[in-house]
Amino acid sequence: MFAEKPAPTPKIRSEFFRKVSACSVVVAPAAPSESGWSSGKARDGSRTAAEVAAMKKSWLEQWLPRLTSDETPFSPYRVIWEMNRVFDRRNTMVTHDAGNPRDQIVPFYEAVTPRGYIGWGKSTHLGWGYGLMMGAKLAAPDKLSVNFMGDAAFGMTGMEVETAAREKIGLLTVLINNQGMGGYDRGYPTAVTEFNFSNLTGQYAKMAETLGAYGERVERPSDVGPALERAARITMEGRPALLEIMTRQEPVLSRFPSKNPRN
Ligand SMILES: Cc1ncc(C[n+]2csc(CCOP(=O)(O)OP(=O)(O)O)c2C)c(N)n1
Ligand SMILES: [Mg+2]
Repeated sequence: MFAEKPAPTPKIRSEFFRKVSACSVVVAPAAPSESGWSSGKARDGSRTAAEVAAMKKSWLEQWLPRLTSDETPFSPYRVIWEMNRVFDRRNTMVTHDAGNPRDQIVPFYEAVTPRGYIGWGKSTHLGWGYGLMMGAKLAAPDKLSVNFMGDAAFGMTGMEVETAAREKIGLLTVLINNQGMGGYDRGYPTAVTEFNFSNLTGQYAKMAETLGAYGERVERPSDVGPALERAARITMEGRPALLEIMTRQEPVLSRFPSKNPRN
């Protein structure tokens, strides 16, 4: 017999978020002289807000076809669009793993509360999002806890599904299965073409089910929204869920122009 699991204490909660805040993205304010802070006057941010809104509108117009497209095989951007639409974002915490999933979700998922997005900068060891969001769920059990990861990332820590199922930690894994490591053909052409370096196979929804979680494979863009809703509901009952979403590889990323040729 196992002892009853104790309810998370405020200490677990505050300790988790203290550690996480240490690696979260921090948006630096403008220098004090530009912002008017040093003068003691109240700031009027309306001009900046209007400028940002106008830039955002034209940027989003360019991206909407990719975000909302019904073509198959479909893009991971459609999945992110559906996450924004389906989740109760006031009550949701999202992270992502390294690789294209990070680059794809950061510009487009809109967190609406502090810690609604738990970020960590440019890169980290693949697979860590699973453990991170188990911790977040323990700290804030009333929230939907989501990790957005690729198939290679899942390969690093996928056995943790068993931990979550055994301990009844209801987190939702949105696994982008593009059957490989996206974009590696550009960086490692010889390894990819001659040694099959970046291709991956596997049926991860089935794997999650055998480990005690809810698993579902999604193959059509119109099924993404309903599957997200279904799986999110299941996690709120204390069972981990994994959606294996079959997408194409998506090399197109939204970035500010950079002098660094790698970006
Ligand atoms: C443990 C570890 N190994 C290797 C890397 C380097 N790396 C960063 S992204 C990536 C490929 C990610 O592929 P996948 O998770 O399938 O996402 P995709 O880009 O295909 O959507 C690799 C190997 C890393 N960050 N961590
Ligand atoms: Mg992949």
